Amino acid sequence: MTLAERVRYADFHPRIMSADAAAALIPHGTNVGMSGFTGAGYPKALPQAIAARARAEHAAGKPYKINVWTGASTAPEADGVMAEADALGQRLPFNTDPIARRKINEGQIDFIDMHLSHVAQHAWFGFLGPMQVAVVEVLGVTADGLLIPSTSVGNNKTWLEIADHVILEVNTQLPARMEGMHDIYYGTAIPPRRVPIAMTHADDRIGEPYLRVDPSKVVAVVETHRGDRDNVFAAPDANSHLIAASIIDFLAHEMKMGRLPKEMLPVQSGVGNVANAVLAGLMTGPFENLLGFTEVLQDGMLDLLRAGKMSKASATAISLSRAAFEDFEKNIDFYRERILLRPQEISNHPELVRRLGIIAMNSMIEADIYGNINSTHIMGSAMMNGIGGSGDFARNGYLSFFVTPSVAKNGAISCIVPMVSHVDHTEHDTQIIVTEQGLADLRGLSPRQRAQVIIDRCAHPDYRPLLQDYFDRARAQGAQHTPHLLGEALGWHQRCLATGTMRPAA
Ligand code: 0RQ
Repeated sequence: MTLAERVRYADFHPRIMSADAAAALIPHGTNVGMSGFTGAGYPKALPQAIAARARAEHAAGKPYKINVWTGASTAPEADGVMAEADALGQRLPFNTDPIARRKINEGQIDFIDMHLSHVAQHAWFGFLGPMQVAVVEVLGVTADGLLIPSTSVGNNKTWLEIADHVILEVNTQLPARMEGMHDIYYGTAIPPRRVPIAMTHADDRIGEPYLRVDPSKVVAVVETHRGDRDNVFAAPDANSHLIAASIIDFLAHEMKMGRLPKEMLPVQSGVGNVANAVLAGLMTGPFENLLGFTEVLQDGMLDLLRAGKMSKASATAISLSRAAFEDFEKNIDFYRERILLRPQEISNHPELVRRLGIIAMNSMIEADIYGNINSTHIMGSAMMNGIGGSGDFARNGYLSFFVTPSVAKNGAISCIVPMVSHVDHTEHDTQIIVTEQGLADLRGLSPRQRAQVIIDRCAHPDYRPLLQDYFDRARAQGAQHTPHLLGEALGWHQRCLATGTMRPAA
């Protein structure tokens, strides 16, 4: 389908221009709201043009940086090129791009790591400042000027509403037949005018299929003709399968004990190999008519939908491998009946996560013996990706799992430590910790009980005696609620920074 066929609103035709011409409309210092969530639905042409402009301005001795707010992560051809060209001043709320990550950790990009459900409302509250330009990828424009959203919705509704000017990137490669799959809710308001969100089932449709835009704000329409990045993950390894098997057994047991309804509760899963392994495990488990209520729909969830194990999935983005995307496109009518793509303020809304009773499963970097979780920082200081949506789901879920292999970097690092080097989720938000060693069910346990279970069930055998020794000596100091040896609590990280491993010298 050509650009003219995709843009059925004739008033926009005179505003069609090159990406370079559109980038010229974005001055230094602009706050830009971009589409994009976990490698889906991000603009592909504008970021390259912005990067080229930044390089040209810098070569002429002029400053050029913009502040970029998105839904979540984008791709090398968006964050990567802009970071490489030093075009990013501030960046929020999530990033997985390695070049941007390096510049964040070098202090060149001011990265703001936020709960994904907070972003739209903080923008509305005025906490983030004004937004001058929105750059939003869409799949087309209807004859009435409504926008057909792309493979992610993210914060696009909010960006289109609050930005002074809008640049539309119309993707002529991604399937226009996604039309009808989206559910854009226009009922949010800011306090004190908020009303309950009328959703009681994960698959309720509560909005409309299109994004609205004030046509007078649209200053440019740009064509792009390339698909999303290939969101491919390596096949789950042995550890992922062990973690997944523990979770599936646990869920089946909870059902048997009557603590989990027979019809199961909707599932949220983080991104990555372990998440895909858990979803693959659900394929063979005793679960039928599953519902997905998550932020990112990955290959594993598509498999469940195709197999009929999952009846519907609600998300804010579809981030698929090339192969899975081909299947999605070929069977788009089937998937349109089963997938709802919503704004992230809805897909991640704490009100809904609590009401629907979501089963939350997220990966982490490390946990401490009391159940505090670090999802974001390596050795306390270096940003990995960000908290993403994990906090939205973990605190409010019916069940909340945090998973990780028990060791990282070939055993040089223990992912169970005396004290986490950075806290994203407190002990109060953590119910179940799972490593390939086993599963620690922390519900109803005091800190000292939790520590023993985590050490026994989750720590790697190489580190278990060291953790036990720490815990025993901490307790021996006298009775305390959460026993710690403060002088040693971060000693494992310190040792790793000094020697490259948490293992003590022989
Ligand atoms: O490093 O890439 O150099 O090999 O961290 O670790 O084990 O491959 O796991 O890709 O699932 O990422 C928490 C980062 C896990 C991710 C995190 C090193 C390890 C490797 C990656 P290499 P793995 P994953 C939904 C929910 C926060 C956001 C979230 C994440 C690299 O899941 O960003 O949950 N989560 N969102 O070697 C030092 C440790 C380490 C360590 C692992 N203890 N110390 N390095 N690594 N543990 C999605 C969204 O919200 C959009």
